[in-house]
Amino acid sequence: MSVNYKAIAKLLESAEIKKSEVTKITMDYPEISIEDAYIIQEEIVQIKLAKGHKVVGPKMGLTSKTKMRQMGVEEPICGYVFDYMIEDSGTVNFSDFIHPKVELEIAFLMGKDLSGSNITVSEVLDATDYVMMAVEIIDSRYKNFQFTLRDVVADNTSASCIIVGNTVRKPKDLDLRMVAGSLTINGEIVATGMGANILGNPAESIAALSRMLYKRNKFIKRGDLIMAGAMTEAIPIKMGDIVFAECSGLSAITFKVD
Ligand code: OOG
Ligand code: MG
Repeated sequence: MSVNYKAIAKLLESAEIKKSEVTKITMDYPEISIEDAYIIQEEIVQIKLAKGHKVVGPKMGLTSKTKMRQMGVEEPICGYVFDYMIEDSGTVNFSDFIHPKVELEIAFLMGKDLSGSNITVSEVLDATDYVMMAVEIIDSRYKNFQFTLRDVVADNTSASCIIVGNTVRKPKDLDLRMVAGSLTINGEIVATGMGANILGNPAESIAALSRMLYKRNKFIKRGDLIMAGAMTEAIPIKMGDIVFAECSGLSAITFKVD
C-alpha cells in the first residue's frame, strides 16, 4: 500500500486540534518505516507553518535509558515544539488535552547554529546561551497513549505544551548531569530523576539531536529552544491537580490543571 503522507499528517494534526484520539497509523499502514514517519511529521510542521505558527525549536524524546528499554529501541526520537504550545499563565486547561502526562526536562537556548554528525558535548555547551528547567506536557493523539516508535514519530512525538522555568543559567556554571529533579502532584512526590538520566548528560541529547537532524539535511539553529527529553517517567495529570516541579541549581515551576 502506498503511503499518503499528507493525508496521515492531516489526520494527526486534526486529532490534535479536536482533542480526539485516533487509531495508531501502523494499524492501517503496517509497512510504514521510521523514515516515512519523519516525512509525515515534516508534513505536520508544514501544516502548522501554513497556519502561521512558528517553530520554537526541536525536541528530543525517549532519551532516558529506562524509557528506551521500555520501548525496545536504542535511538531516541525528535519532533518540534511550536509557539502556541508555550504556556506561562500558571494554569493549563484540561480541556486542551486528550490524556495529558507531565515530564521534567531541561531546555537549551542556542546561541549558535550547530550542524553535523560528530558534535561533542563541549561543542554543544559552547553553542548554548542558557539552560533552563522545563516541564513538558505530552499528549499522544493515539488511543490509550499506546503506539510504536513509528507512530509516535509521525505524531510529532506527542508534543503538546511546554512550560519553561524563569531562571536561566549559563550551561558551564553547573554540571547538568548532577541536576536533581522532582515532580510533585498535590503535595506528593510522584517522580524523581537526574540530568544524567538524559543520555548520560542532557548536552549529549543535543549532540544526538544534531546527528538525527543531519541525516535529514537539517540542523540546530541559533535561537532554537530545545527540550532535551524527560529525566523522569511521564506522569498522568487530571483536572484539579497542582503540579510542582523543581530542579536543583535551576528553579521551580508550578501550575494548576483547571
Ligand atoms: C513520546 C514523547 C517522549 C520525552 O521527553 O521522552 C518525550 C511519548 O512518550 O509520548 O517527550
Ligand atoms: Mg518530553
